[in-house]
Amino acid sequence: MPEDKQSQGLENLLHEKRAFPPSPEFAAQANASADLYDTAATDRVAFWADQARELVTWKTPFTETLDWSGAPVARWFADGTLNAAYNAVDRHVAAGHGDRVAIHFEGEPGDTRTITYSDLLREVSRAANALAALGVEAGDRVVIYMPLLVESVVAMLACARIGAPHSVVFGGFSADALRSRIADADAKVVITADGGYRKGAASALKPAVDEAIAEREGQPATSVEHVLVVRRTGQDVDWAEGRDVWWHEAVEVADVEHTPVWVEAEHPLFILYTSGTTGKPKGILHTTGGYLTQAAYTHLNVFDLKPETDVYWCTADIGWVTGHTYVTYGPLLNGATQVIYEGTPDTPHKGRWWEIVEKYKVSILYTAPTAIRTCMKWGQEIPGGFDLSSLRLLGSVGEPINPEAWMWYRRVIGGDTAPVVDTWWQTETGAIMISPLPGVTAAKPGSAQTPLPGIAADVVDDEARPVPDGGGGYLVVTEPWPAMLRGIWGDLDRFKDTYWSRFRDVYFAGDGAKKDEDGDIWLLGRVDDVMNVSGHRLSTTEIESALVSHPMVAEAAVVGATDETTGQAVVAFVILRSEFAEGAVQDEVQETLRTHVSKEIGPIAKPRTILVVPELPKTRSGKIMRRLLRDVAENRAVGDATTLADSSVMTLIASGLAKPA
Ligand code: 6R9
Repeated sequence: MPEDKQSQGLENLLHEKRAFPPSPEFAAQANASADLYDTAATDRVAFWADQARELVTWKTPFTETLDWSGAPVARWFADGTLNAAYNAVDRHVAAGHGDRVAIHFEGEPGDTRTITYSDLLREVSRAANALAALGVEAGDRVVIYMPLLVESVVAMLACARIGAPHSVVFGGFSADALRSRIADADAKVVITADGGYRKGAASALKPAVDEAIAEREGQPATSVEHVLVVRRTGQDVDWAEGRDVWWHEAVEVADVEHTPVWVEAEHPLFILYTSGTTGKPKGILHTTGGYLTQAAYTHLNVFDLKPETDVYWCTADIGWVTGHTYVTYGPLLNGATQVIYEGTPDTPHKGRWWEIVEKYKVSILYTAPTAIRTCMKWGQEIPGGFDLSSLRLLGSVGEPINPEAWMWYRRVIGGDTAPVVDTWWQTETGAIMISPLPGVTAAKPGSAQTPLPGIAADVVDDEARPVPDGGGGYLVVTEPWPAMLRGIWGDLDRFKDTYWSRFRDVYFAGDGAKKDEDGDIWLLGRVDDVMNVSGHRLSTTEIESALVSHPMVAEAAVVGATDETTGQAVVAFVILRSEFAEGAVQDEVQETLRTHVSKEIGPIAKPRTILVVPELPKTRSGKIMRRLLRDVAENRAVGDATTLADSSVMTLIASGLAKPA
């Protein structure tokens, strides 16, 4: 693997020897046991069939478990039929749990709603009827562009109920990003809100939808027939008569009875766009039966969920896969009581999350390393001011968690007793793949450790040979798994190229990894041009394209530089067009371009730093050597530059940066 990636985290990880075996009390009550590994190892496919029968309710039972004859597109449980919303909601009501709280909603301004499973059934049924009344049928795509509200979860489930794949676009994405996703998915309806509360103020969403579907010269007309708008903030909105419909008006008049549309197991459940190594986001396609099976199985075993007593909180937004699998589907499939919170962790004060944990007696918390590091930075007195004794299990996802953050999480948030599960997975894998099992695994700070029972993953070298314990290489998944992506929307070739061509017949995840002496897996970050900023995937190419779309910029190169809080930070190097270069002021250029990127992609993609340089380091074949730029961005001595077409470039860059611009 590229040496610059490998050096990133290896040094401190290799010295990490601490381990935390489960306490006997935890182990005695845990959902998972070591038997799971044995059962799965005996017959992996039969193991998944058992999980699918046990955890999912089928309208027509399946008789065939896995069909891999069309590899790399798998078919799981293909002759079974089911409905995702029925599994997430109806069956719990039918089993007598209608009065159990499904969702405790906490708005950023402090407003709250409590939704039981019976309430949820009514809301989802009405929303499904409302969507049907707008002409949405099974197979039609619906884009959801929302803050984190009860209606957002209801909207996803309503789509699932009628067999219309949803495509949630993170509310922080720009109108342009939304436009391209709507176009790629060819969506018929967009569900949005007037706005949401962020950092203490109402922030508008509807204008971005209006802009995204507005007619543009030279571009095809939008596929969107209706926009369904939730009233959240009450702010003024432009209204297109006949196209726009208020959610409350449509849903209020809709019938509370709705018969779910039974779909085949391989019917598309959702498309979720994620960054790849090129500028064009990939629409990752997930289907129904296998996805639900692995979502329920992992949520039950990795989080040790006890639906009667636990209060579960995953802090992810529904705009990311974590919000799909561990806010909407996993917890509801298992009949959990969960908290969802609309806002930011520091509004109106830095203890907001811990206040929420105390208020709802949250027992399982699932969040990202970047959030943990931010809380570390704010100081342990802040969580220390709240009663966190209800917490009994902590989860981490989104990027490698450094051992210090892991230790802090366990000690300060988990009272030194709560097991921490570091869960590795991706938008593409659909659900957790590598993680300790609480009550079974002796956890090591910083390591995701072991493929879950039923999952076959390994670390291989350049020739696809498994590395020995102690070795490093690339993470691969060697056998198909139920929640695996079924393709990239509309682009089977790209699916094959991206994941199945690097190594023969195994899934290439794009992550570097290492096996320690015990064979446990340590993730080392991406080996491709994908950055991970605060657990969000961003593509270097996508940001570079945004930068060069500004008239001032001739060329741009973007790297992810190590950042104490966000894991990586976006650092951009730009060459200005000559007419702008003369007299350019570094700070002004930086501000203009940061704003530009924010408009093109969204605020999360805004570079932390933009440096104006006279040249970019390139190989003879014209590839930008980002490794060298990363050295500059991280204030290191610049590494081996011998493959550069022009070796003086780095000196030129360094000398330019030394001068105050
Ligand atoms: C679920 C999610 C996937 C990429 C993945 C990897 C990184 C996620 C991780 C982790 C180390 C973990 N990643 N979990 N790296 N340890 N526990 O985050 O999906 O947004 O698609 O990102 O995130 O690099 O390849 P997604």
